[in-house]
Amino acid sequence: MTSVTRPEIEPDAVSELCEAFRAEAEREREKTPDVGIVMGSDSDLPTMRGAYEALTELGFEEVTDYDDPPEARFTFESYVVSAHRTPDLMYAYAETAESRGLDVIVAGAGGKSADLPNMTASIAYPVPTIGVPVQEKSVDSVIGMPKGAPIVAVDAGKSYNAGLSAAQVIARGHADLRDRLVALHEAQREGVATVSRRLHERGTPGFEESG
Ligand code: AIR
Repeated sequence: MTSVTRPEIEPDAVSELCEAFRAEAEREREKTPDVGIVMGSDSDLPTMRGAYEALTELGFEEVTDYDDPPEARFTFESYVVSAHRTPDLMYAYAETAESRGLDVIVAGAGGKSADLPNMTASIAYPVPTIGVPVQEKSVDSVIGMPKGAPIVAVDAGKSYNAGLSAAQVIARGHADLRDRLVALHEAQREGVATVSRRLHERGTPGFEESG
């Protein structure tokens, strides 16, 4: 039998992290992360990175130390939480989400049994969860929720859109963030026209060469 071990991993790391979430839920803090990003494995990070990119483009900063949060008005945190390898950690994360101050969660997982987004949505309710199927084959398990157990989801791999959706949720109560979302959209719109003109004026080979 082959077993995979990561020597740097602490033996009580899961229970310590669960306790840390519960302790954080009890604490009164002026600043808490607004968005929680969770993924089933660090192998999901290349796909889930889009959520990080969308949020940072909108001026969010990542919280890596609750005792020393960044200056930015809007922040997010990131964790690896596996529904199947660490169900207790998933539970602790989602159960404490609201009391830890999160307004919205972005949850991504891959494989055919991508249950982190749907379970997080159930446990963290009423905090909304935006599910990201990391692979095409994960779509059904992410979105397949019964009546009364809602999840919002994006298409496979579209974590950038999940980040934008999370910001949209928060922006309903913050005009400044709403304006940043509109500006991002406008820049995207103008970008199409800029590329269009360049393609037309340079012609196809010239456009391809200019990169
Ligand atoms: N996964 C991890 N725990 C439960 C699930 N469904 C998913 C991860 C990842 C895939 O399994 O979200 O997409 C493979 O994980 P790994 O760690 O083997 O690379």
